[in-house]
Amino acid sequence: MTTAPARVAVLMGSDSDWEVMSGAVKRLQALGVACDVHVMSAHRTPARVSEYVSGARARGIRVFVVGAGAAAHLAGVVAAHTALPVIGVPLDATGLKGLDALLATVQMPAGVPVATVAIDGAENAGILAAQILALGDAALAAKLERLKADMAAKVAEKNAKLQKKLGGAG
Ligand code: RP5
Repeated sequence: MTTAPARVAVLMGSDSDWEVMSGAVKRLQALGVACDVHVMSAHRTPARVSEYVSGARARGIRVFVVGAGAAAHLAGVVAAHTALPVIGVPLDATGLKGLDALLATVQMPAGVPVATVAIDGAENAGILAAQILALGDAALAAKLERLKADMAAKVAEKNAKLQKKLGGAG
């Protein structure tokens, strides 16, 4: 059996980030995108981050999804080591409820972008990574179109239910 090479690297600063970051992995897997998932830390294992990211393109990685909490420098450090796109996920890990991580992730200096999603927005990060890959992958683009159509159908269903309720009350 051959396994598709991972195209997205999902990295997080600690295993305590997994509960939220698993949302990105679930979204990617549902779209059939293989990912490489690791815990590594900008502060605790800086050499490992540098080594992993520097060799990532040669291993088939095309997009990074990077989550961290507190003084969240991981996404920025990843972006410092690669020209591949980096999506940052600020995580709610302290008494500041993720605002600390949001500012640390989003406020990158010009020249080193990190596309930052909402606090704990790992699912959107997974979808956005797939959308980037879909620019060169028609089958993946079709899956993403279906995802949009499914969401629209669910909203229509909710509206129909509400209309029924409103009609019933009148
Ligand atoms: C950050 O510090 C991690 O990304 C995590 O969100 C937070 C707490 O890490 P642990 O102390 O739980 O390992 O670096």
